[in-house]
Amino acid sequence: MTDNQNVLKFVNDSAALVQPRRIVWITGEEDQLEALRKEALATGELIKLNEDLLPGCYLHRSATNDVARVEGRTFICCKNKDDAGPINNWMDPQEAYEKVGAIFEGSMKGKTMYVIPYSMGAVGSKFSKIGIEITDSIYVVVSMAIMTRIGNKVLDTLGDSNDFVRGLHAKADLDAEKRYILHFPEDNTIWSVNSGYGGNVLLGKKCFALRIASYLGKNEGWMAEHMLILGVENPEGEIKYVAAAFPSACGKTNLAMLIPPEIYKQKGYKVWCVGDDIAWIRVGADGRLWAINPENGFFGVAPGTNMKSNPNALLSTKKNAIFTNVVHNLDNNTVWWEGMDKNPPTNALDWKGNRWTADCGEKGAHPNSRFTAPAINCPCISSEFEAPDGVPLSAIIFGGRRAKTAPLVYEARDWNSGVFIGSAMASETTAAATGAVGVVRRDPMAMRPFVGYNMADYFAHWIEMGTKISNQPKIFNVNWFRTDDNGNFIWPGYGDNLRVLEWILARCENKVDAVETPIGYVPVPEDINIEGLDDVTVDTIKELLTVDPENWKEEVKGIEEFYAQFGDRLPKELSEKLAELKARLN
Ligand code: OXD
Ligand code: MN
Repeated sequence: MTDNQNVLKFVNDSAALVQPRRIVWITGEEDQLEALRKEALATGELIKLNEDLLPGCYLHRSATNDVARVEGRTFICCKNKDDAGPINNWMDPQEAYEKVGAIFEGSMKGKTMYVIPYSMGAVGSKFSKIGIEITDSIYVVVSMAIMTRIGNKVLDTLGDSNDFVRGLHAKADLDAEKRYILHFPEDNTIWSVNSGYGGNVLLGKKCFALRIASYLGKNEGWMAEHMLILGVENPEGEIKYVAAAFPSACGKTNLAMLIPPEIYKQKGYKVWCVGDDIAWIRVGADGRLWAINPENGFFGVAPGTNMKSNPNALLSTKKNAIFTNVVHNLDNNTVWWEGMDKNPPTNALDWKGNRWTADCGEKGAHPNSRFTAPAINCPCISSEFEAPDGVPLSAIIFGGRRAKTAPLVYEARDWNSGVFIGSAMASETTAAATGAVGVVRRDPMAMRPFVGYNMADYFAHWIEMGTKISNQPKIFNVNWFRTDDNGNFIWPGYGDNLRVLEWILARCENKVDAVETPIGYVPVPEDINIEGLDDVTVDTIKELLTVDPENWKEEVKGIEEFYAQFGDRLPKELSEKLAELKARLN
């Protein structure tokens, strides 16, 4: 426990509201966690999996109405509506405390209230931040123990400081009509009620490490971003780090844990994963940007993860992991999901716990079924994963899923052009199969659902940060998803994306030239290494690098429309960049 009066007041006030039968402080000791897992086994909240095949692993099933983040019920509660901006849902803080306070009231009657002290980032690092999450869910406690650093050591580090994020979560009765995910950035507070789904209830992740942290970053001069961090080690043993932001369904976890192509392996290239979802980024004393992954585990999408698409992710789940909403193989008490292998179990339960066979016409695992796995399980986890100062960034990469518009890779002319590229980021719904161009959803810096304040001010913060970085990383955009006229992907993707990273890093060291286009610099086609690729020629690369002015004129219209909603609050630097692009295209 603690003598910290701020923490005690928060815990006591919360208890007065939710009225639990008892309060348990989570110490971080394995004995306590093990006892809680046993308790959850008895109630069916967790199912113990085969100890020989999946040691320390559990299966959990969420309520069937509670399987994903709920953007429509996620609110930023700041005093002034304009400070939440046109992209976020907004609620007045007073109204929110009253309305949702009434839902919390008495919600833990007869239940245990758990108090989880946790650190985002290595305990004690000056990059790190502390949160206290109160919850009525053992699933949340044991999952937080994987995803963050928890327990007494965190309280010791906090001392008597008031600098912690207050998180209150109650599953309550999982009523979807009374489900609210509220953020009070001005009060360092998060309220989440009537959900048990990870993204809504593991409050360290999206709620704290992105929405609240982005607001803290704006005020304190740093950045909280929806980015993976990886290191590329060259044959000389030098490691260069990049951070990359992609909207969902663009292969972020796959890139973070990339397996180099054979030809690169032979030469001695290695890729190291620092993080797969979130980066906290600061300017170092050397004027470079330094990034940490504030999380301690991976909360990955299960379907499609297999020994080909992402062996490192699959291997990360082989011990001490929690699977949610996947298929339960009753023959050997393990798990399965679509896209794991071609052998679905024949004696199995689906994600809802009903008898299931692969030929029944329905998927066995929920499409958003997940695994929660300790980062240290990952075979390619970086030796710098715990480094208190993080890793220095050579490049920032944005990307999306675009059938035609964006080339395989291009480099921004300068920092503000990079911010412009990030602000206009978009992904198309997967129309690839028909070759038609899908519906474009703008997802700036992949932060659309995660910026805890006005998106226009977030763009301004990026521009402002540029003025503080004397040694700026270069900014790039990649697109692994260009299609030919038949709708087939042209670029092989996966491990071969290292070929593009190699060009990016060569640019960062001024080792290769580039070709200027209206949107930025693209590679000289011969500079993308295609050694060992069967179906890719220099002509393929040329095709992948074309910039079609007609497509881009359409794109400009889309960006203009998107920008219009920010009115005067849009930084003039961005409207200038848009005007310059328009002029270059004509
Ligand atoms: C995630 C997400 O779960 O971005 O990481 O939705
Ligand atoms: Mn994410």
